[in-house]
Amino acid sequence: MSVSSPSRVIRIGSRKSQLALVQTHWVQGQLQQHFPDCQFDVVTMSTQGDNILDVALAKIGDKGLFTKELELSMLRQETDLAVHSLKDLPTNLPEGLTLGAVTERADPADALVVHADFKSYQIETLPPGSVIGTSSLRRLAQLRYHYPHLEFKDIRGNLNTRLQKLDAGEYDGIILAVAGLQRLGFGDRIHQVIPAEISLHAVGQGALGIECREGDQEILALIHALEHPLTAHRCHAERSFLHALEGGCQVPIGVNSQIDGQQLTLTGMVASIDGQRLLKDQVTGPEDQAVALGQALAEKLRQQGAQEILDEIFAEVRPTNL
Ligand code: DPM
Repeated sequence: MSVSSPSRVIRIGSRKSQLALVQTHWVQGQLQQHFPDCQFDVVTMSTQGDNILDVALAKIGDKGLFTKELELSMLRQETDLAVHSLKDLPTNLPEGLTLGAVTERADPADALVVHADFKSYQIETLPPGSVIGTSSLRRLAQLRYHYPHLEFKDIRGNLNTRLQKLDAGEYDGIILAVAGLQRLGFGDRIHQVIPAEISLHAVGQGALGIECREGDQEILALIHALEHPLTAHRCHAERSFLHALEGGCQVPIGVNSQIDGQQLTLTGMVASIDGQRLLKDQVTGPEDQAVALGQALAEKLRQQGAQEILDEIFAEVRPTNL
């Protein structure tokens, strides 16, 4: 491993949102602990995703909505690494950049958060017509499939804004990632962790991805200290599955992954937005074959009609040109 000179300042790029900063400061703290002789500075910036709050996420398109500005700054040598929620990092990275490390995953599940009047219900007992807020097509499609009697309404904004809208009565319940709620200290708002049988999580959900310049051995060696191999195998399989289906982050594609011994089991699903069709299948194989397993699962689902579903969605949810 290369040893950094004591005076070296490493610049970490981050979005300005509260969640992004909590995550980046965690990475900064970990790096500082491992490498006390280096100085780690955080450089914040806004991304397109932060600036467009009034348009449904699915309509904006997905190509690096939350990552592009951070990536440009690394390519310009203005920063050395960037911390992302892995699920927001596209599977196609710009030339010259790489996913250098994947950190230990928090609970990747989705959670139901309810309005005070709905505390006596679970997702499976909510009365017909209950209004659920989400702007994730993945959550929408799976919940529609299982609970066609519920109503769904788009919701945007940061976590605080969403919780305020819920508490103000605009929604009876909202769906959010367990990991994000916990990281921001809202763990007590988790009313129900939604079982994987009902909602498969997004690719990479709950893990952080650290991106850096390809071939920057010094930075790669530093961030390698934060890599969690088990999480990395699982996420490489999940990302390979998404990549093979050519899905961006805003498509109804969900996954689950487990490692038992050295055997990785990857479950994946593709659904239509109306929740009428839902395809789900599974593959198991050696964890060091993560990428091949993701590809094999994509092929299996494609043979069952996944491509038709995705083509319909791409035709329907045409990304707005920004
Ligand atoms: C992506 C999605 C969402 C985020 C789509 C999905 C949720 C959008 C929404 C790709 N990124 O999950 O199907 O509900 O409107 C995001 C969150 C986190 C990272 C918040 C959340 C925190 C959890 C984590 C937004 N990105 O999903 O509630 O680190 O995995």
